Amino acid sequence: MTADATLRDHIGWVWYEKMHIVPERDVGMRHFLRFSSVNYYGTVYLNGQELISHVGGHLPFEVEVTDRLLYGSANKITVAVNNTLSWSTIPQGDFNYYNLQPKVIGNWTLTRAPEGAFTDIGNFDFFNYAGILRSVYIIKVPKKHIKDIHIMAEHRGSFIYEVSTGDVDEIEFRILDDDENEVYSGSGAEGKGQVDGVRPWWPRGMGNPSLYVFEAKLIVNSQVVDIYREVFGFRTVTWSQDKIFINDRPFYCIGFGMHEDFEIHGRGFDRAVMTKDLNLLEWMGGNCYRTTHYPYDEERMRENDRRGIAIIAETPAVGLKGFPKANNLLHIKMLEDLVSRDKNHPSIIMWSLANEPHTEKKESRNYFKALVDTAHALDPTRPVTTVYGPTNSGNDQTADLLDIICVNRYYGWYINMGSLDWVNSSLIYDIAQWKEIFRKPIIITEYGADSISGLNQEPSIDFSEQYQNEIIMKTHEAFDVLRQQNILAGEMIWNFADFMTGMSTTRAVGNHKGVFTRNRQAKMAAYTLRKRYLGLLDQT
Ligand code: GCB
Repeated sequence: MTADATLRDHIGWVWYEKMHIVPERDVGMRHFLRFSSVNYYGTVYLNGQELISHVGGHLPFEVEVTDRLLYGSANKITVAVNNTLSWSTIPQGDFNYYNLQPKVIGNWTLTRAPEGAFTDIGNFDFFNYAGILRSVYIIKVPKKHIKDIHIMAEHRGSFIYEVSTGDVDEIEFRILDDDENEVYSGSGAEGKGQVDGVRPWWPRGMGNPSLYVFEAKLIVNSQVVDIYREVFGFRTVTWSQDKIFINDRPFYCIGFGMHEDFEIHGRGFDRAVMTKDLNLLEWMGGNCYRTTHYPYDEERMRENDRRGIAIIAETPAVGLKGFPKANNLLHIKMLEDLVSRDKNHPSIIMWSLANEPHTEKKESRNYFKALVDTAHALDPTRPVTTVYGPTNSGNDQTADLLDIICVNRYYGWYINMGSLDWVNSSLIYDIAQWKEIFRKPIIITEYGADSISGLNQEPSIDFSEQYQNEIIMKTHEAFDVLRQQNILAGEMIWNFADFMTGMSTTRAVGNHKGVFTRNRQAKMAAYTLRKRYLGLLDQT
């Protein structure tokens, strides 16, 4: 958004400040400040007093401000945000101090920077958009209120629920279907029940994504003091060694890796862009996407529920390396916050612990075991995966701990550029090895090639629309063989749309592996993919 390169490239602190009046009539209510996404490190002040600091860019945090607010006059809310990444942040970044470690290569001296100059490079390619990226709320609630609802509901109608209040008071609840008919009622802060004749939530192509509302009432001294409504769905995810099942029917993931990225807004949440993206995903025949490489906005999760789009929800751990130095405790905390935020969404069918960690190191095993155990303990209803990139089936130390294995592969691009004839045999051999060793369902979560929209070359050459299209077609031939052998549980193109990256010799104004441009116009490859996806969706 900025027109200033210094601000765009700034590493360190920036400050946000805003005045806000809370009406005097709200005295007696409890107030919380809630931040949906502050990337990366944020400290919040109210009327000049420091309140809370938070680490990590894409998950919400809140702080109670009831006793610190000025009622009836303006309050100054200040947020200091720092985007510096290091080995102990998630995602990780690395400092490059040009002048501290002089490097001489032949006649070149790579130390031509002023004293103290450095860059901070993330272990990922997407541009590290920083700052307050999503909505900030002032939440007003009664003194005694409902804090949270957790509901686990399966497609035959049984459910387990828990309503948290912080106090022990009376809870009454009812369940409403999507025509607002009451289908169940009960009482108690936790328990289980059975709704007969339930309409399950289905991913698109398999049925309707029916939703229900769990409405809880908090009763104190025979008075209803708070009502909390949570949307949920009745659906079950299970898996065998070959397949994923939703509501006992095989589910094949037809989808995309994406980014929350657009011109001008960067990673700032934009409802119009979200709507366009999900409309295009449906137009393409997709039924699934992965929230590469961080949790996406909460509003998107609600839209996915409504539209029947299945989601692999990923923590912000992209490109982790340096075990055991990597920050295991922070990673676990992020996983807990992700599950806590998104646990009730029927669209979320799986938790992804990380994208392309360097799990060839022995030390990575304990690190990932702690994460897998946490995910299973927090949520026994969903499978857990990790997305592998740099490792292969022979040297990975962690994949046996998982329920489902995801693999990113770039045959014909990062591996054997130009050798399109080898894509097929390489991919089949590679993925069959993963299967043979681990015997779990496998999803290819990334494949593809860059193409500059409008760059046409016949015969094809790298970066042309033709080359991207041909890689995709060759990869699909391999997918079909793997599908016939019951080895593949899903496929996802990298990427849905072109996106901004940091500057690098391999990126020309961003990453161009999108099948849509950054402005969401279709490239040649989009039509190839659409034909395949609509055909696959028909078979589900
Ligand atoms: C990958 C990464 C993704 C990159 C992509 C690429 O394996 O998971 O974040 O954008 O490759 O295009 O290099």
